[in-house]
Amino acid sequence: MLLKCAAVLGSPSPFAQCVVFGWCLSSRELWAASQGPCVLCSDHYLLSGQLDMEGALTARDRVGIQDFVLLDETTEAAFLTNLKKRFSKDLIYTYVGTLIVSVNPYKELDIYNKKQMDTYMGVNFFELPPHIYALADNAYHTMLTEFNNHFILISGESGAGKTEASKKILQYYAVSCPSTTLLNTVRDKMLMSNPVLEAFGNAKTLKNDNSSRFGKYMDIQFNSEGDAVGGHILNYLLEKSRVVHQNHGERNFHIFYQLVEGGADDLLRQLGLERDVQHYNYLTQVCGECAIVSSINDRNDWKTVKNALQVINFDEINTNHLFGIVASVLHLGNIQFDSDSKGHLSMFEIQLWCCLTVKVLTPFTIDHAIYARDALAKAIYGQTFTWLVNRINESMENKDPSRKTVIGLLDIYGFEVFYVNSFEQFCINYCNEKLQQLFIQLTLKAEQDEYEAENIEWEPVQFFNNKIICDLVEEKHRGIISILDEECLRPGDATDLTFLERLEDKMGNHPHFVTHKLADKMTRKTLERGDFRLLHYAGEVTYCVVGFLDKNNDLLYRNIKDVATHFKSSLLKLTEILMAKEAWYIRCLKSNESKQPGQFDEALIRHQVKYLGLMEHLRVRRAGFAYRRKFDVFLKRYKPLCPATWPHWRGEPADGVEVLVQHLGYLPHEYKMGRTKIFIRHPRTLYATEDAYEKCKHELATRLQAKYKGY
Ligand code: AD9
Ligand code: MG
Repeated sequence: MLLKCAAVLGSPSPFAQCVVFGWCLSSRELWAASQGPCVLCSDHYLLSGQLDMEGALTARDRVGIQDFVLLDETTEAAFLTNLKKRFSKDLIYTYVGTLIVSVNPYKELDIYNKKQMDTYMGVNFFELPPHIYALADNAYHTMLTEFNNHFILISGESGAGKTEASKKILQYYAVSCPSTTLLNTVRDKMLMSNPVLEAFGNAKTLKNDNSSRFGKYMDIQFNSEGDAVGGHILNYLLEKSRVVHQNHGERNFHIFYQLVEGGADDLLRQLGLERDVQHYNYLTQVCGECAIVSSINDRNDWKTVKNALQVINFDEINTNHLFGIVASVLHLGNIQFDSDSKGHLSMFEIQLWCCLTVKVLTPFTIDHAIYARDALAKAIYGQTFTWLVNRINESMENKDPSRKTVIGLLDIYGFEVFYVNSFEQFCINYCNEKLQQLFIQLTLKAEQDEYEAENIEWEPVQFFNNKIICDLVEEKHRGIISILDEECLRPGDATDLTFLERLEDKMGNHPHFVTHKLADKMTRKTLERGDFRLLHYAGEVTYCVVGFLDKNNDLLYRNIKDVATHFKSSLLKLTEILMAKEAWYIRCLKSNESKQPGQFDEALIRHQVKYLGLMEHLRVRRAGFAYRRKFDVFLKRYKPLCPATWPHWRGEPADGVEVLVQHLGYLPHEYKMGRTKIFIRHPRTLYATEDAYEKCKHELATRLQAKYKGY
């Protein structure tokens, strides 16, 4: 990095009387420095170079502060001003401690190239401008040094940039980690799983041209040398209903358009397909005009998908099989039912027609037949998606028998509110409630609970805990999902409206639940009789109950008596998987609703900052400690740095740590001794210790080498 000047700024920062900044001309960033003693207080670190207070102030003024923790005041206004300033300079990432806030730029930025990746490899978190590569790299190196598992939680509403962030992190691991030729193939497969899953699981919605319609959790497995040796994907609740119906202005899953637009003439002939999306009911019945999307090139994407399928070991037979299934769904959608429609059908279609229209010798009505046809199409597509994920998992399977650690990447559909919201939005938004709850538990709540448990003096920070909404949805016997399941199983006259009535009976006084019947006069005007409204952490959503029972009680899955409950259990399992790992967070913000570059919609962003709990997180971070370790773990690692603790400390670990940090020159405000752990206020202190450790290790190794050279 090119350093032209540096400056010292007095700062009201909670963790130092004085904070030192550097101004890097190559990156146009202001950054906390980490070398040499500070001339003002001599306990911090200063860059070598010429001091230039004015330069640094101007820089700070121009590009904002790269870590919100360093803001002069922790008001929402100051937060937004800083975010906006940085966004206007295309600086889309800002830290809150080790959490990254990312604002969708809606344009390509030249910050994801190999050179950038190399720059961030092995560098301490705060030494370079904020970047998701810094987070990816720190998770990776912590995993290697501490030999534990990590996960990166990427959250934000639909279109905020989660999938893009997750792809960039995966690329970083695939490109930057050490490699051998053999392992490269695993990486290629991990990378190529993306276009395939996006083709089958993403679609254009009103919120996002490439909206994820399934949840994805991917473990990247590393061996002890840091090689990526395998991967595993868990997928969550694909929005199957999209196969047979899309809202106005939306599309079906990308793969259908890719096949029809990009498939070779021979292939289409073989599959009996026309090269015309308008020909297919499932692609045009509601929104024919939006089959073409300016930001999407279906033909190019088709080529990418075909190539990707080869990389993930799909041979010709499997590939043809897969496209055959996609084509069969399109054909299925074109089957029409009337009393003599058999005359126009092929033999296959006649057989299918019989299955769909006759049930144990009782003819279906036309409506029933359409319903059965659509249910079959959804089931075929849903099963194919699961099969695809399984095949991808087989191809990425870890063949290395040695012990491994993982970094998990969670990219799930974002919170969404449409004009009409149905069962799918209910599941998606519930999923987002759960992730917010996890974030709260792991950051705001756990952090404060820990200070209390460790007897660290602490001024509690108030925050909204969305557990109340999670309970409303998922509580056993009383939550919305339980009531929905009960209603689905109730023999007789259960309907969507009786379900709503039961909700009204049970939830009557709940502060986050409203219906037409329960609402006050003013609110009632905004609700239809068949609606219920949930006051989610991210805002109000009005759900139309039509189809809830049906979708929950999916015709072809009658034997599985709980579909939403199944989803609930898989989310619970996911939470358990995540809780057992060390967490890193990327909070993505949507910059504007019209998907335009350069537009910073302040009201929209303020809303997201608020509901994502970023201000509370900042307050906890600012007042808190960035790093903590059990006394024995800390002592074990750093004891070579102090003659009194090396090679053995005979007393209590806490006393050993105290002796050690005194020897290292920690000042009283830089750390606190808890009951079982040492708390270090700023990572800078730890980085200096870590550097000293590395140096010491190197010296020890050199000395040992010299000693044994003569033998
Ligand atoms: V959803 O919940 O799946 O509907 P995401 O995943 O949060 O949503 P996505 O990552 O798909 O949003 O981003 C939406 C669009 O924003 C992308 O297709 C890009 O056009 C744009 N985007 C997002 N992040 C970046 C970025 N870092 N650089 C450039 C970006 N463009
Ligand atoms: Mg996405």
